[in-house]
Parts: sequence; C-alpha cells; structure tokens
Amino acid sequence: MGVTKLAYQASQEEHSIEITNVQALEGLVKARMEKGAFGYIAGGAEDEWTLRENGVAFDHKHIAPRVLKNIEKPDLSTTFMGIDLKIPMIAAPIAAQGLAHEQGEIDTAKGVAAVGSIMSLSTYSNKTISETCDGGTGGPQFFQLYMSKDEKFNRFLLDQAKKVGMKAIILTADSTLGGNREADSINHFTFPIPMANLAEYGEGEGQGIAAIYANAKQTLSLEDIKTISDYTDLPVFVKGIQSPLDIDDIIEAGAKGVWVSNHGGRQLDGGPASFDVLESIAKKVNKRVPIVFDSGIRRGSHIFKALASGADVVAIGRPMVYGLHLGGAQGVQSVFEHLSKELTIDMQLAGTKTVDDIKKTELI
Ligand code: FMN
Repeated sequence: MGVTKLAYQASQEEHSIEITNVQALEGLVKARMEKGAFGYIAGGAEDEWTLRENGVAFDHKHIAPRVLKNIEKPDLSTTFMGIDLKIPMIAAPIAAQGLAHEQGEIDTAKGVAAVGSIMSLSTYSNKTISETCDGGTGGPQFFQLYMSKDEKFNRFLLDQAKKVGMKAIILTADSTLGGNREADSINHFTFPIPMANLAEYGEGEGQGIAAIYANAKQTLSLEDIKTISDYTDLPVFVKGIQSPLDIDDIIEAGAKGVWVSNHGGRQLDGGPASFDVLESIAKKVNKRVPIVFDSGIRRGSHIFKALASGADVVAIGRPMVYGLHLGGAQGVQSVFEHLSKELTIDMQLAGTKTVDDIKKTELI
C-alpha cells in the first residue's frame, strides 16, 4: 500500500500580534512551524557567521542623544522613488511565503499596504504576480527577479510585472546559486507547495533549493541591468551589493538603485555584516541613486543607524515572515507597527524629528 503524503499545513491565523521585540518572534515561530520550513526561513549559510554578524554589527556604531530639540511626535514619513511612504521601511523580497501562511504573499502585501509601505514580491513566490497584486491592497509593489537561463521565462515574468503596475524591478545578483545552508541538508528540505510563477517551468514543489537555482542564469553580468530596464522601462535596483567596488559599474550600467544586502547571511558565509559595509558603499554612491539596506534589522535603533549611515529606506525580512505566520496580514502589520514604535521612541530620544534629521545624524 502506498504511503499517503500529508498536505502541508500552513498557518491560517488572521489577527494582530502582541510584540515585545521582533527578534523574540523567531522562538514563537520555531515552536509552531514544521521543522524543515522553519530551518529554511531562519537558517543561514555554513557556520552562520555572517548571519550572526548581521545582528551584532549595529553595536559597532552608536547614536549620541541630542537634547533640548523641541520635539514631540517624530514624523516617520518619507518619499522614496517618488512614492510617499508612511515609514522608512519596506518589505524585503522573500521566497515561498506559503510556508508561513496559507495566504502567503497576498497577506504580506495587504499588511504592508496597511502600514503605507512597499511590497517586494519574489520570483519564487507561492502566489502569482497577478494574485498578489489583485489581492486588493492597491499598495505600491516592486518585483524581484531571479533571472532564469530561459530568456522567454524572464520576459514572461517582466511582462506580468509591468502589466500589474510594479514600480521597480529588483535584480538579485548575489544568488546565482543557493548558499550552502546546512539546516536544509539536515532536514532534507524540499518545497512542499508549488512556486506559483514557475508553474510552466517545473513548479518547485518537491524540489530543494539547489534544483530551483539550477534553472537560474549563472552568467549574470552588467548587461542584464540594461536588458531589463530597456525591456520594462522600469527602474532596476541591484540587490546583494556588499562592496563599494561594484558601485560605479552598476550605476554606469543603468542601475537606478542600490540594494545593500548579504541576503540575511544565507549566501556567502564569511562575508561582512551588511551594516559594516553600508557607510563605505553610501559614500561611493554619493546620492547618485537611492539605497535600500537589509540584513539584520530587528530594532528601531537598527533602522535609525542604517538611515544615518546612508540608507534611504531599510527592508524587513525574516521578522515580517514571522509576523505573517503568527497573524497573517495583521501580523505583518503588527511587525511594522512595532518597529515604527521603537523608531519613534529612538527619534525622540535622539533629538531627531524627521527621517531627514536622522540622515544628517553622525553616529559615533
Ligand atoms: N531575497 C531575494 O532577493 N529573493 C528571494 O526570493 C529571497 N528569498 C528569501 C527567503 C527567505 C526565507 C529569507 C530569510 C530571505 C530571502 N531573501 C530573498 C533575502 C531577503 O530579501 C533579505 O535580503 C534578508 O531576509 C535580510 O535578512 P534578515 O531577514 O535577516 O533581515
């Protein structure tokens, strides 16, 4: 008799969540989520050195509080790529959000829209581009492209991104193959649900991350930036930047934004903490294009320090997915609201009224 395969049980929770600090959500999720799925989300590459460094690097710089600045109710709003945001945080593109919640990326997009921010949708999502955009959020969205070896497939994705009104394309450049993530090997992790956009191309269901990346274009080059921007007429962000040495090349090649990230320590272990390279990259960018920063943001003070070090906005990764698991769209909203609350306190205590004031602050 054959063994019946049990369907993957994702969360269906839909409610706001109580948060003391967003890092603590990881333990709550670990206790409830299927082991392989949790390992895939929480894990990093090899010894997870870079993953750990992402957290501690924020302690290398300090905010010197300024006093008597006549501040009440700091203003978290900002404008980014011509889009008005209520907070200086956006969603990081995260694959396979159906692992966290039945509504996956649809709920994330709703939560992010509710806080007045931008959703970033991964190529490897469990809901399609049109499902996520038609989820009724009306909020602005960016599409993250993992380029395939198959040019037709790239055009298929970009056509849809354009059709639904995505505001930018994020070209992820640090992941032509997956980092060596040991939790996935130990758990023999394979994706239990299809990757919606890949339906015609093998689906992803039952495959491990290595099999999925096997279809990714290995020979990414500067020319891809121009190909994508010419094809879509949309601004292209290059995501996964960790060295100032890449900056002139990508801007000259047509990048309209720099996304400083080490993929949450999931790719090259032994690389620096993302925060430790931000300032030198921002100096090299010299305001020619906007900068998004991610990898390790868990506190309002981390957001403050990233903005003071040259980021225009930060992107929230794992904590957002934990919020999705624990409370669906409202859980995502709770995570952004909690980080906003912490940032508001930090701004007031540091003597900064606006996001621009933070950007002018010199850390010590
Ligand atoms: N980055 C991408 O560009 N595309 C992806 O599909 C993608 N999937 C991810 C899946 C998971 C489970 C995680 C944790 C990260 C993923 N990332 C992806 C990286 C995030 O966009 C972001 O860089 C990272 O989560 C930041 O680190 P943090 O979550 O520790 O703050």
